Amino acid sequence: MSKTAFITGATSGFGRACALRLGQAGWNLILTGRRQERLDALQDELGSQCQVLTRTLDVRDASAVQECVDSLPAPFDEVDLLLNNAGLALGTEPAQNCDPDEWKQMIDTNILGLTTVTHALLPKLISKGAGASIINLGSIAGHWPYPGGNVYCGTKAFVEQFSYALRCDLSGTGVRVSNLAPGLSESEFTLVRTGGNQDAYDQLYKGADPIQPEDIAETVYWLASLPAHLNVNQLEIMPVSQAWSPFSIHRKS
Ligand code: NDP
Ligand code: 8X3
Repeated sequence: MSKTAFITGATSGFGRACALRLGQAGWNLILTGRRQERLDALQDELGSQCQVLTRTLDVRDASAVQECVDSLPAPFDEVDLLLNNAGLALGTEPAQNCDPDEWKQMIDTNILGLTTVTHALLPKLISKGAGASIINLGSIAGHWPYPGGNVYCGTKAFVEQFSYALRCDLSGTGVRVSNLAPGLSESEFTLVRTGGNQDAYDQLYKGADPIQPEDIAETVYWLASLPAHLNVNQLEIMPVSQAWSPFSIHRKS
């Protein structure tokens, strides 16, 4: 019998690539995001290789999330994988220059949205039991601070610790939880973060051979296909081109 994945943020980047990879493997897919026209195009692209249900969904809307989960028709009402992927960064300025509304949008999406979707789907995942998985998109930004990362880094640190604590609570249910923490990855993420600045996008990725959404899709497929007795708690991935720098030291002149 086919497995079923519920994917948030399937309209772009990692979420879209994961839909294509899981669809290729014959998974049933519940594809969600705010841009319905992109979900429709993805459904067309997936064709007949898998069963697809699309739902326009803003993860910040708690009642819409619950309604979406409660109204899933068969065979989509039995969920094996929750891919908590929807998220964003806004801005690269130091904290003192940031817009608090952008901070709120990141917190509402990356933290509250992710926890809301998780809470709504936990009963279905627990009733699936052994082999069911939650894969949360964390980031290296949750591990390693950098200038201008401020609230985005904080949201991804939350995702990591929430993932671990969820594992404690789900002990004995068979449900797995992984924090997947990619580094530099090429997607619309950077256009969203910079307000559509194509030069910033080109500069960031130029010559860096960054992670591609398909790389993350292959990793997600691997995680979700592991034997049911294995849980990868945490997986940090960087492109080979990316590494750490020394601490910065501000010196008095
Ligand atoms: P993209 O910008 O390509 O995709 C982001 C997705 O999130 C879109 O499908 C968007 O859909 C969705 N989304 C954003 N806000 C909401 C919302 N309020 N409700 C529902 N969906 C929403 O970025 P990536 O694919 O790169 O990022 C995916 C995840 O991976 C994010 O959580 C990001 O933080 C994380 N990540 C990204 C890295 C990178 O360098 N790219 C590295 C590490 C982690 P729509 O706009 O249609 O709603
Ligand atoms: C995205 C990776 O390093 O731009 O989560 O914050 S980074």
